[in-house]
Amino acid sequence: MNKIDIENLRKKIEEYKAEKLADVEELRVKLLGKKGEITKLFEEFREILPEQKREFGKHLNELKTIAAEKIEQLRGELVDFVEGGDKTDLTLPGDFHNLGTRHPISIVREEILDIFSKFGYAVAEGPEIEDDWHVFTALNFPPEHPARDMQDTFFINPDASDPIILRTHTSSVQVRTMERQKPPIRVVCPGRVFRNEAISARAHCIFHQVEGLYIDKNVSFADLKQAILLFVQQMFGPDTKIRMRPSYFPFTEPSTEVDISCNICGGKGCNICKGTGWLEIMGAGMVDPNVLEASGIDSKEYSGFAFGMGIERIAMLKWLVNDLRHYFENDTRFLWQFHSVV
Ligand code: 2NM
Repeated sequence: MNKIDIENLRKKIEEYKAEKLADVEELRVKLLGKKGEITKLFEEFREILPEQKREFGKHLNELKTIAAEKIEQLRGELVDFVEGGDKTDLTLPGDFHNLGTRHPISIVREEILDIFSKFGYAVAEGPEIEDDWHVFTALNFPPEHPARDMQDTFFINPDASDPIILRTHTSSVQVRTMERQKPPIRVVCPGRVFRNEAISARAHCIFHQVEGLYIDKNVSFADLKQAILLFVQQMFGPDTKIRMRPSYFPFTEPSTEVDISCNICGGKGCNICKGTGWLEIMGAGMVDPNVLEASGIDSKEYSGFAFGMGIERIAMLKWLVNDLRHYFENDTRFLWQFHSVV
């Protein structure tokens, strides 16, 4: 062994070019394998004079490092070309996959149901295609009420004597709950409802509701007020105030329209609340005794309250969406804005 041998071998290693992975493996065996050139040099090293060991040892170790690094480098370059040009590098991190977003209507529906779940309400669902009884008659709509008209309600079979219709509110699910279950009843009913309306920024023929029903002995209007106040404070913030205006629904008496203090201007008046400081968010009332009796509940023993809200409207107030149609068009430029809310 001499310095020139080592130097030549170092040059040979540094200038070596591999075309395929097999070449690299061949190089490795030739240098570092059992009978490899470097392995041999290390064997010879045992025989040399002790005073030369220091110097040769240093050169040999350097040579071995250079060889190992060269092999790693060539292997790294060639791994991209394994078997006919496949450049996939399996060591790279994975591609980012776009998971999509939840729809704003789903987000708000879950939020509403979560709040009422904490208050002890169960969630009930029912059919979108309904009969006249569950949508109108059991809810105290008189026979000539305009909502029963084809102008307002979609009919599946307009000529039949017992019409099949698309539900116009989820109160039909509450009627089914009252027919099936004895009080106490606490349910919230989310779902799609259908009304025969021209589509615009403020109206759509399909929208989403959550309605609630609470029936027990001695349920009062004060209970309704407190339930709604607790709900809106969780939904819109702890400083939110409520205001109730008298209203009319066939299924409740008395009935009320509920406003919350404008969460944009804090009640001072802005263009969202049209300067009034209040935003209408739901209807509510004490369940009419006729409705309880129609579903087989004794109105002398029990009373209850009910309320209903449009999910689109709540979501519009929450995110200042100015056109209902955004919810139904599934334009990803709209939907993607909710990706961080989920
Ligand atoms: C509303 C407003 C007021 C309501 C009434 C009932 C039932 F089934 F108990 F009679 N369910 N929902 C109700 C009351 C719905 O929505 C604006």
